[in-house]
Amino acid sequence: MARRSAVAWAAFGPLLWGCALGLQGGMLYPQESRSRERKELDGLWSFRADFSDNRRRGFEEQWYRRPLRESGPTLDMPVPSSFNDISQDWRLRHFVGWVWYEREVILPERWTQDLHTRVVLRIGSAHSYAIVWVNGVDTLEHEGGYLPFEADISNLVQVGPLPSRLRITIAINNTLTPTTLPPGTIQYMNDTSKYPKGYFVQNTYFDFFNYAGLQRSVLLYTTPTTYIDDITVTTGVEHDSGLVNYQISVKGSNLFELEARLLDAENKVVANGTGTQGQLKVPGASLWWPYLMHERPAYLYSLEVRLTAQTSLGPVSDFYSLPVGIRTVAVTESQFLINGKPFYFHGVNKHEDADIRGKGFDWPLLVKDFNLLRWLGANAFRTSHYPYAEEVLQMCDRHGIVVIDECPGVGLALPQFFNNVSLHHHMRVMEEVVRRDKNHPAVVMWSVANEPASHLESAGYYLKMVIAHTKALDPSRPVTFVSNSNYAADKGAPYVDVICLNSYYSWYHDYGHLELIQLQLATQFENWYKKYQKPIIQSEYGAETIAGFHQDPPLMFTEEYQKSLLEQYHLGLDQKRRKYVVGELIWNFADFMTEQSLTRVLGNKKGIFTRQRQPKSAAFLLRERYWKIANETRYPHSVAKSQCLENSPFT
Ligand code: GCB
Repeated sequence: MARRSAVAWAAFGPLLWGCALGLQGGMLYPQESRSRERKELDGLWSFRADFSDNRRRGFEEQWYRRPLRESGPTLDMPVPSSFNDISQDWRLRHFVGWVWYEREVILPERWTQDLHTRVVLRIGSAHSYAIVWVNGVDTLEHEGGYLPFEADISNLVQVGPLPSRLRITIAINNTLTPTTLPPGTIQYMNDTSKYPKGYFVQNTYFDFFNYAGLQRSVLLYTTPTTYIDDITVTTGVEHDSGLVNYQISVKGSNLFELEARLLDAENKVVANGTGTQGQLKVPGASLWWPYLMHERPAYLYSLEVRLTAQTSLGPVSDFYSLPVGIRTVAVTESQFLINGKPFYFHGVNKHEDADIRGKGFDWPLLVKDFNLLRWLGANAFRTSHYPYAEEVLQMCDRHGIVVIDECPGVGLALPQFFNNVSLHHHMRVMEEVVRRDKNHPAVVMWSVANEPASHLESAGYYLKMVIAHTKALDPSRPVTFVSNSNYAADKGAPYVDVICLNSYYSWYHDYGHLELIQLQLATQFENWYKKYQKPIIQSEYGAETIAGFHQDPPLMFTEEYQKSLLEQYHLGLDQKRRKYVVGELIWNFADFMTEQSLTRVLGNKKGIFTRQRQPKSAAFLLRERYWKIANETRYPHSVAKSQCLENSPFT
């Protein structure tokens, strides 16, 4: 087979970075430092859904001008959480339109009086369109769920008579339109013999419940008035040395000095530099390796940036510390390389979904999921089908779990969704994803979409543009989208670096006929590889399984069927695994909620864990396989401590 030389993105260095970024400003994770404070606004907020016919009463009556309780009854709403499953009112579960959140905050006096201090309001995510008022003043708008947005509110809190309380009002609209991501349509039901006047339903084209609300933390944080606005890091390896390229943007003054120090895990300075950009060289660097690939995975340095500036108010300093993993990512025509070694993704697809909190961020759930991933021997996941909370990626960096970071480009099923407005929005969303997640060593590839109608000509152009834009934004990582199209018809595949394929043999097709899987899977792989000569990831496969249903010989929906289906897939995967198939991600890590339909029993049940994170039989099968693969693919070759054999309670 003719070998194409490895495309090693990291080698491009910092110069190309950000050249196509249209966004204003950075989106560094808000952290406490010697110069920065943060105040979390998690907890109970006041809440009201606008049930008026046009859903606009809140705007007509200007609910943001006064405390929300003065314009009508309110509910207690926990933040972060989705609002859908919290109340006993079924109308709220299925609500489409504007909901209103409000919270009063008392600010520390220093924040309101110290004119060296900049106060920022940051919303972790609001699905899907949000308008924010502070003390009744229109402050911020954002389109798109799953990504953070923020505003400098210093001028609202540091003028006039000191406000003892700050009132934050956030109106959120969860309506999906042909130009949102994900897209959706509103269908009015005009047959008055069946539906009341004005009756409508929201149609979606994806398979998860459209949970909405303030699903991630809202917080206030401070920086000095001259501050570190953004840091971009790319890394490389040259012989024995690690290379850390950094680029820092500063806002608030042109008169400043920057110092960057790279500290190892023992807090020893290993390299330093000055100025807004540079390259730090670390002889004998410890590399960031994925979990199970190496005996010392997930090594993190920290890049400590110190800014000192002269301002009209006097000297100010700002400090920010960024975790840095030194690693390279490259792709050949048949391999995915991390640090120059072949990497095999043996992992899962997830959803940020559980119980009554919906998609609300939750630390116990996150830690439990990571314990399960380690128990399973999973080394990777895809953020199907939207970017997850930043805290999730921080955990991945620390634990060495590799991430395919997917944007909310899911449900692009209809021809009318491939229009210019959508394309520009999609590009902007990729800018926001890259801006937020670019520094995570765990993120090794961007996925711009899941199962778009990529057989359409218009989709081909659309995907080409989004992929090219993403590559321009971040030349350091490969880009993909996840396809379920036919290999010969797919118009987007020529533009990806890695082919990601979803297939559901013996589930959605030939259901019940497990004996066909190996043949169909082999045909799938061979066709795609022959046409594109690119590495392939089986990015979804699985079977709906109701925990506790048993039947042997296996029948659909039982734990035995799920196990047998997986076994057949694994035989097929093993045929190609050492050739050009570079990964397998089960659908799904855990059961999750969907819209109601005839094919979903209280949601999608293809999890190997239940929604409560208890294992089905397939979890044990997968665990054995993943540990076996881990031991075969480990570098340098040594036996991974198999948590599978030891069954240690402390893993
Ligand atoms: C898919 C989709 C995923 C669905 C899954 C299923 O291909 O990408 O969102 O949940 O199939 O279970 O049907």
